[in-house]
Amino acid sequence: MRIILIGPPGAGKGTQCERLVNFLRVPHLSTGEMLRAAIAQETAEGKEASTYMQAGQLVPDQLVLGLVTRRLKDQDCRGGCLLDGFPRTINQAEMLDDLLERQAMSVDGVIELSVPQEELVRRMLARKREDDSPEVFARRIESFERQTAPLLEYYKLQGKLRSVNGMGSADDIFDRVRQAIRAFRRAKR
Ligand code: B4P
Repeated sequence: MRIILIGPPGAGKGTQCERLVNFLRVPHLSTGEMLRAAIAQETAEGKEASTYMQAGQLVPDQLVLGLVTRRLKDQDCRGGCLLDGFPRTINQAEMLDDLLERQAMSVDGVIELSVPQEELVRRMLARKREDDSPEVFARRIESFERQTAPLLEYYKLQGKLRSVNGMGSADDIFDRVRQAIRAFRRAKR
């Protein structure tokens, strides 16, 4: 299956994906992790991405698409994958649809992790990642609302979206995520 997780910064996408990869038995593609790895390795892509991430902005589409396109061509992604934090713009979603269509594939389902802003701020303060200062985090929330939230409508119109309450324990949320996956499986049959 090809599943996408969408949610505001700190919604717990990475946390749920850790559980989901074992359940789905597909590779986990986190663009946030790919970008942080590129920064740690000091590649040209990492150097470019770092400026945007430190400012709380989305990295340019072409850079992210380059990383994802290369990864999706790997043999282990043939049977499916879990896309964490990608796509994040309508442009990225359209490019992903094109890319998959050329390989006779498609997205099977999209899960929105929904968490109120006060809780996002609380989690961010507890996490203390480099791009988690209150000012940068506020910009990331703003960019989610402006650039990523419109994707929810994009996938809703395709009949692929399920919204999951992202409040509660990680295990309780995972139960809800699994229910969404079961619904995607039923729809695929
Ligand atoms: P990401 O790495 O995707 O970061 P995120 O949105 O902050 O994280 P996530 O939702 O996965 O939260 P997590 O599980 O860690 O992106 C980082 C940056 O990379 C972006 O700002 C952007 O600049 C760039 N980027 C990435 N993809 C891009 C793209 N496609 N296009 C352009 N730019 C892109 O959880 C957060 C915290 O909450 C953790 O500390 C966790 O322990 C805690 N938590 C999780 N679940 C919880 C629960 N149920 N209760 C309490 N705490 C919980």
